[in-house]
Amino acid sequence: PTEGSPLTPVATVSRYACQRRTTLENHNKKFTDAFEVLAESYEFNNMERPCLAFRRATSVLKSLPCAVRCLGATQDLPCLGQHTKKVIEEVLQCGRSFEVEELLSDERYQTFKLFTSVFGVGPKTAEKWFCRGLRSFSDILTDHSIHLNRMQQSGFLHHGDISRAVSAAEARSLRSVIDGAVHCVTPAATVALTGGFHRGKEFGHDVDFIVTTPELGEEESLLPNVIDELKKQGILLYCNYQASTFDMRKLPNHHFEAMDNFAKCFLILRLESSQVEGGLHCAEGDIRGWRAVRVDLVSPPVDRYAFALLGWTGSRQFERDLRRFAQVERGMILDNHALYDKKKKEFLAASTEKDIFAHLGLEYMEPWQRNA
Ligand code: TTP
Ligand code: MN
Ligand code: MN
Ligand code: MN
Repeated sequence: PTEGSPLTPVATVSRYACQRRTTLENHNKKFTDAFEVLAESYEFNNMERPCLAFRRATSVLKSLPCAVRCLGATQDLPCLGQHTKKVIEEVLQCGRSFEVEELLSDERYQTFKLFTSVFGVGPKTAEKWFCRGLRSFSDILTDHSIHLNRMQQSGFLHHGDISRAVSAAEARSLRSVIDGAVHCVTPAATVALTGGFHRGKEFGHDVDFIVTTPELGEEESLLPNVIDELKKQGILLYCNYQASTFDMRKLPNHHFEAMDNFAKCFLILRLESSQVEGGLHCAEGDIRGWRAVRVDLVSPPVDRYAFALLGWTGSRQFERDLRRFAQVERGMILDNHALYDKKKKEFLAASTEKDIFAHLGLEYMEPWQRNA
């Protein structure tokens, strides 16, 4: 039977990524790569809606168990509008999308892509620099009217290293570095890998960890002490520490883009080549004997651990849809700190991620199935 034939009932695909098991195996990469360029370009132009539309479409195609071979195969899929279908059709017919090709050679797109590849530079800063006529790193670094903040200065300084992907072997090595530093300052503390590597990715742009202590309140001093320890070891190249602003009486915020209020730090660490099985994933670094890597640490109070873990495991699209599902389908508000039932007017406690899925009436999904 052919795909889409009325004789072969196909399970309907949910509109929510949190109801689609999405592994890293993407059978529709040629479409999703095109969509991602379009989404990014809309993001650069501050056009949130079409950006999100392409991100949703990307996520739907990533969840499919096989490749889309004709436009008809997309007719029952959610989140695919006219524009996305036009791109699919072009890719099916010509192997590429002209709109995407045009963007890839567009000066504005290329410049935004270059500028936002710097740690500490987002679309707003890229826009400001682009409008001033700046087009290259040397344009920026030689323009003395431009003020770079500390994060951006480190971003430029370590750009060569941190723009290179981090490998799973490097992530494992960093895990023991962080484990060592955390246990040195607080023996009872726990460290868990989160983010993309927790979802089973082979490569990432950084490595994310959640650290906490079994004693409520003790997490307050945890990160500052860990940072001191990393400094003492001589491997702290950059640190942006944000103390907790968490207020447990506050209602959660369903807006995903709102950052959480836990204590966290965005770091650049020095990773020794000799500590990584098979060497560094960065040729220059291997010659030098070390490379710079981006590491994020977050330390929630232990009673919020499950919410923080669920929020930081991602993917971003999975998180967006989890919150949207909670809000629209359940009348609940979910964020990285808590889950609140609006009808019952009460907070729903959770000590594991499974508890949160259960409160939401969702089937549990393993981290490796959350690559939406
Ligand atoms: P990222 O590290 O940005 O993304 P990733 O690990 O999925 O992929 P990559 O390989 O590119 O690193 O973010 C991980 C998750 O953390 C993501 O779901 C968003 C979440 N997050 C927060 O919830 N709050 C924050 O303040 C930050 C910085 C991230
Ligand atoms: Mn990450
Ligand atoms: Mn991160
Ligand atoms: Mn809203």
